[in-house]
Amino acid sequence: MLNKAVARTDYIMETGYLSKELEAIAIKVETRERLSFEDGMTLFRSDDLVSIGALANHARERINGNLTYYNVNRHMNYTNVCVSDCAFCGFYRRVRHPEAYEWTVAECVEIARKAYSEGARELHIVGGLHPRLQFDYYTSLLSELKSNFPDMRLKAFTMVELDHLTRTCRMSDEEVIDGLVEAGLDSCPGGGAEIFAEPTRSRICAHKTSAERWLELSEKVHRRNIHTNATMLYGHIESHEDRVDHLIRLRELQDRTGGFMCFIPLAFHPEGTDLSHLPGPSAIDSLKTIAVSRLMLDNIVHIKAYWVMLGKGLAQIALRFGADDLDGTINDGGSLMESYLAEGNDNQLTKDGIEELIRGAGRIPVERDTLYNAIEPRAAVSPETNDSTRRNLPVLG
Ligand code: V47
Repeated sequence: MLNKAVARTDYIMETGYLSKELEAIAIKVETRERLSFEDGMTLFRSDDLVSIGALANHARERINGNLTYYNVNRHMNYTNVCVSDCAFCGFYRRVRHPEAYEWTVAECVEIARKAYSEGARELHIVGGLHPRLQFDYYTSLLSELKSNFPDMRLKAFTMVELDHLTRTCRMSDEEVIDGLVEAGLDSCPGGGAEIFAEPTRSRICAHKTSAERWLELSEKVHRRNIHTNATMLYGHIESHEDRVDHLIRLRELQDRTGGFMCFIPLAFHPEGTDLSHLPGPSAIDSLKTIAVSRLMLDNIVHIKAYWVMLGKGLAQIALRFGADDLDGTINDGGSLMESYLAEGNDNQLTKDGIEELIRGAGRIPVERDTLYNAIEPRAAVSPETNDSTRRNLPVLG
């Protein structure tokens, strides 16, 4: 039997059922009223995954229509040396470890050359917190890549790497950001956010940049007119309160700057980490987290289902649970990805392969650039969808 909220929210009619605890939230979603902390908690506590998915799908289609974005990109992890010692990370090595590596700028250019010849137009460049690399390594890396491949977009360095540079190179935030932008930085990836809430953050990454600092640097980068992404690492020791707190802190910053392009919930992979005794998130938890993210983050246009971590099948289903982006074709480029690859996954998809996944979910694939411009004009974003959301975003600067 259909209940009252169903009658008022015909988008839920698809499911024919809406559990009682979600009625008020369904009405808020329909009337575009912002969800509260308590709403976020109610969603995470609810077992009615199908209705949560339907609500998130409704919000997703209102923002992004039937489109699903991907890009042709390559990850490049220039070093695995890291001083941060994060408990969830299976990638980092200490300086003198036999498996420690750091690539020269020339080696990175050669990797980029191969990627470019295979069609990549975005490099996702991140590495460990190396104690000895100097600022000119980072600027030469960007400027050499830019001068060799002017139309390759450089999405490089998380807020944690930026923070590390200010400390090891004794430079101000502005000097670091300006120096990188002048060298060719186009945007920044969303890593390093992990979970903002204490004491959880200190338990999983005691020596890492604090939440406040991660947010402060994001704001400064946005004010420099550079877009960034945001992530949340879930499925380890964090609580539902921690997750909702994380989403709300991002939403508040986005209200001020409008600088986040995309939010990526990252499913924890315990293997090879200090937290290997944990099971990692279930498929249900992953779908729910993606859906709740879509519903809470009413001011971030894109939600990414990162297929590398989720696995291709779950990422495809996520396109019906709020996600509108699958990341990219990717392809090797360092061992960070190996440390969190979903079971049975490889680290590469062809353009045809990723488009097939998207079509298989009943969505229209759109190859995009770093800033979500459609690469083929035929796939231009429909005015009814993105424009209405973008209108609500404050202008950067
Ligand atoms: O910050 C590390 C996470 C992040 C593990 O901006 C792990 O478009 C799961 O941020 N299990 C790096 N996750 C990756 C990242 C990212 C990925 C794809 C796209 C974008 C983007 C950003 O990976 C780290 C950390 O949160 N991570 N170890 C692990 N064992």
